[in-house]
Amino acid sequence: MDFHPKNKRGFTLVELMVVVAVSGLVVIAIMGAYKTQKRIMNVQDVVSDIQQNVRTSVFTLTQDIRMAGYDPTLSGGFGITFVGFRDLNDNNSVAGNSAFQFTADYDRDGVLDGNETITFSLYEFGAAAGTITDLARNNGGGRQLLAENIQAIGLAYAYDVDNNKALDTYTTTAGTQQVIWAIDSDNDGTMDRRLDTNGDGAITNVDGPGAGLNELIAGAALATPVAMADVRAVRIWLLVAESAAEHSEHYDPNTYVVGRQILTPRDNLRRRLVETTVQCKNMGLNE
Ligand SMILES: [Ca+2]
Ligand SMILES: [Ca+2]
Ligand SMILES: [Ca+2]
Ligand SMILES: [Ca+2]
Repeated sequence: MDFHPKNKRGFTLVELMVVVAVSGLVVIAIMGAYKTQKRIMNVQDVVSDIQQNVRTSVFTLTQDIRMAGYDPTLSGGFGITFVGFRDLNDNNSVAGNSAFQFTADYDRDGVLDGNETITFSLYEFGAAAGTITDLARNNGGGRQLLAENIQAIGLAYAYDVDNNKALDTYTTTAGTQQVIWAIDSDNDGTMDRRLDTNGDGAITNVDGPGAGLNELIAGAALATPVAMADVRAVRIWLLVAESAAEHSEHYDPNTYVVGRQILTPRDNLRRRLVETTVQCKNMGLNE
């Protein structure tokens, strides 16, 4: 019997195998492209989540901190009340891991009411403890979630001790004048060190005491400690991380300077460091 008559020709076995093989390759190519696309979209999701988080956090912090010391009746009873920090191994306990605290007379009655002390801190709202925390705001009624996945917050303060309406400066090694960004290194309520340890005008990992890996900037001692009442601007660094589990194909090689903290996570999370400065327009108006 002849299964392949010449006038009614079908596929030969070889032809069939070629068709199957080619179809297989096409399917594999499509699946590969789909997977790549999906991975790119996932990364974009993560990045846009981080950016959204950054925008919200910075906006809220900025709006809030502008109110520090708001005192329309000139009672003298409002101002910045804590200039701490939360960092590497530091669990300082004034108001519970506070980063920053101020009072403002929101209802303009000249009296400090129960809801007029605002405290920012890092806090983990979820069950999962770890290195990724959240930024919390507390106005006396308990911690409220301000922004998620804030890995670190850094704060430094500029001031006007000589009361000439300009932020006080120091002379850099290059001979230029630079605004002093100071911290309260011993949590006693006075700023005592500027973060630019080596005096080159910038705050970088070189200002750390060692190799610049996961350590604290020691800073250069101020001639005289500065009171919180003299603070006129707050500089904020926020290190925002992705919340998702680690992406094994990503590696974070960066060194982050977050206020006085030098962080080198060296892991698989995506991060973004943002920095902003808030002028405390309500500070010093009684002087
Ligand atoms: Ca009040
Ligand atoms: Ca000044
Ligand atoms: Ca101090
Ligand atoms: Ca420096």
